[in-house]
Amino acid sequence: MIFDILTIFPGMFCSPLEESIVGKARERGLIGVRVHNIRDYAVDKHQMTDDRPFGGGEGMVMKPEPIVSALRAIAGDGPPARVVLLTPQGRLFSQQIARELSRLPRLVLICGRYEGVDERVAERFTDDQISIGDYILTGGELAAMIVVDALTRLIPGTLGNAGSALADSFSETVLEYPQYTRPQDFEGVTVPGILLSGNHEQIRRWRRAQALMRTRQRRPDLFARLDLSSEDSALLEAAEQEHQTAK
Ligand code: 9D3
Repeated sequence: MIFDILTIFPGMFCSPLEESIVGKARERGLIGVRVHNIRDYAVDKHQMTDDRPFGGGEGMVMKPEPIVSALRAIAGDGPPARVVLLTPQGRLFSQQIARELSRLPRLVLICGRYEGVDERVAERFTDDQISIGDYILTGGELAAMIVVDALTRLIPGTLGNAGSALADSFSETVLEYPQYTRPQDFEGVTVPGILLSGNHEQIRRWRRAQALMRTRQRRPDLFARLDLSSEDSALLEAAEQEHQTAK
């Protein structure tokens, strides 16, 4: 999969795309990431990429010409691309969207800055618009990196942890159970005894109960959509009983 990223801050992408799984995937040729400076496509003498909004109002708007020139310049450099604008007005990014996009041969990600991008770019030159959540960023760059990260680990061969991306939570819609490693006693806080018992059936049930309880507690939205098995209901019931007797 090829990513082309259009930004006025190309330097922001250096280390995040060189480290860890994404860096390895690039080294191994499983993904290609090309970062393009929108300013290089601005033709006026000051290489302006933004201007004041028609109709007045706060801040600046990204001009259409440099972005569209950049899009045209790179259009033929690879397979046909889906052009995605990162914007707070986009559809909310999710694991489902990540899976959908990870099947494409090429993505162009346009990172907005300031108050946003001229609407004619959004309307006429993009295929998709994505937001990564309901909070305010200073621009689309970090959002683009999140999209690259989430898609990369879905591409076959990118995970050291072979194939586990497929079975992840959020596809399963329940949060993960708590994990522990050595030491068994960390500053007086010990690992739950059941995990040291060697009884794999009991461990499996404990983990499932923990996963269900924390999903109910922390993500009632996910919990409401769960289709609980009779074992799940029994595990939750037993956990509640235990909680009662502990009091
Ligand atoms: C007047 C209100 N605005 C500024 C506080 C709107 C606004 C414009 C531009 C808010 C954020 C931004 C920059 N953000 C992005 O480009 C962005 C984004 C985000 O802010 N949140 C979640 N996903 C994304 S994707 C791109």
